[in-house]
Amino acid sequence: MDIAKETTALLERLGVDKAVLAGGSMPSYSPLTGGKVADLAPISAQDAAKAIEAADAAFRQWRNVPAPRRGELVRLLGEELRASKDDLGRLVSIEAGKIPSEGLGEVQEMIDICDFAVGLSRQLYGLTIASERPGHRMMETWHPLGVVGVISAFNFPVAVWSWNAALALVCGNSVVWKPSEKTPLTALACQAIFARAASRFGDAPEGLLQVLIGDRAIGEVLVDHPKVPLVSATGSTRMGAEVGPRLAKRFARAILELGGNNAGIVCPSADLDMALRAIAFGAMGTAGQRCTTLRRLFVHESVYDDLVPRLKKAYESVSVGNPLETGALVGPLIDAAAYKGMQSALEKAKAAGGEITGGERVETAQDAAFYVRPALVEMPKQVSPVTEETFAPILYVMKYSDFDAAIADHNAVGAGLSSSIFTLDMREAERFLSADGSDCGIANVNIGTSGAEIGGAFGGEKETGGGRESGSDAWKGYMRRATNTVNYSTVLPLAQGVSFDI
Ligand code: UN1
Repeated sequence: MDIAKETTALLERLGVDKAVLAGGSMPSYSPLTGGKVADLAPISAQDAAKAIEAADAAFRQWRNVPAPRRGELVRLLGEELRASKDDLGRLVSIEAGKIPSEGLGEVQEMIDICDFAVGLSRQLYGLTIASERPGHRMMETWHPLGVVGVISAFNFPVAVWSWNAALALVCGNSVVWKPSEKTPLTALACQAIFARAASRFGDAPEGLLQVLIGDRAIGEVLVDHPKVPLVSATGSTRMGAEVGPRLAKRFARAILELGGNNAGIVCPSADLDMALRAIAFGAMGTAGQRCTTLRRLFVHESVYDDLVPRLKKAYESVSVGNPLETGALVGPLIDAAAYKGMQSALEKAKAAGGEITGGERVETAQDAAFYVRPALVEMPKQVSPVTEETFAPILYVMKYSDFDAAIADHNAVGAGLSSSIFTLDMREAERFLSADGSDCGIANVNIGTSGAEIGGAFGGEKETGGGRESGSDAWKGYMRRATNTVNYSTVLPLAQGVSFDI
């Protein structure tokens, strides 16, 4: 497989100008082989600021276009994505290392959010509120916000952008996107796909979508620019801890989707066959590189000896390799740093009494590609490194006897993204979903922690950052709310009975 050649061919088919793929100072690699696939030219800080200004100018026109008409642009984007699904999905596999069904699944998520946003474009409702004064009416109106900055991570290089962009666009905003340095090519492809939708739309303002190829310094331009009232950032908790305060300092809004240290609880009544499949996909799928990946598992002592040996077997037998050549279920880690991080977590776990199955590097002909066998680590108790997120396929398994203690351990980590319980006992299930159950933004029963549908609000609590993207009423985060009071009477009563007669 000549990966550089195939990447160029895919990008050309997707509409990216071949000239931008060579000659620049920012090399781009595929984790499938570790080989270089492009040399892009990063944007300068000055040009990034100009792009933001252009997006702001586009916003000032776009906000006056009726929302259902804005929805038409997103409908066309969805159509273009459908037409490009196979090519873009394959490019996701090349750039992020995903297996084909997950690369395609990621594009499907984009199509789904476009459909959702099109419907939403006719449903940007505000409440009408009963006024305490006679002859008065109160209501809420939702207005476009401005330039929405999107900072995305390598692991969902295009879907997370689309969650933000589809909503932002129907809400009347423009979008400036700083993709991960590890996955700039899929972003260029999306830019080309968007350009096709915009040209079919006809009179969309120029500059509605800007893509900033560059490093962290370019992300900082976006975070600090006064004309960007909202930044939606996906990445590590460490990144969020820097971005959040910088945005707060200039009173800009943040939607932060940061780390996850997601756990599952397997109860005595669990359907173990179903749990096994859910755990396997949640923990090993995407080579453990989803923010929703299952990283901790609490198994009741009565089913531990039934479930865990079966799980270990799955870990020993799962196919690892180049998913475009072999049909393997587990592709590569993104890079050498991810491999190092995984090995260092495993060493720490071993020192803390962990018993490891798997975790070793799977050698291939390419030294610069990092394939690993997923690791299952039986831990005597929840101590470091179990309490930290390592962005790699490591599942820490712990035995529990008391349900309350399991819930307490479940919640005793910094992150609060996704969670699952496997049980047929409705008391346990409802307790897990209740106020003193899981403290995560996503809490599931009898399905795994990953693979959320776009219809729900996506995001989590605590060190996950508190942001919500995608479905439900997440759109409200992309608009500004005005409370309007209209007096249609002939007098001016003041609220709260205040009198002020001049
Ligand atoms: C992420 O890993 O940043 O729920 C997003 C899921 C996907 C999205 C993950 N729909 O696993």
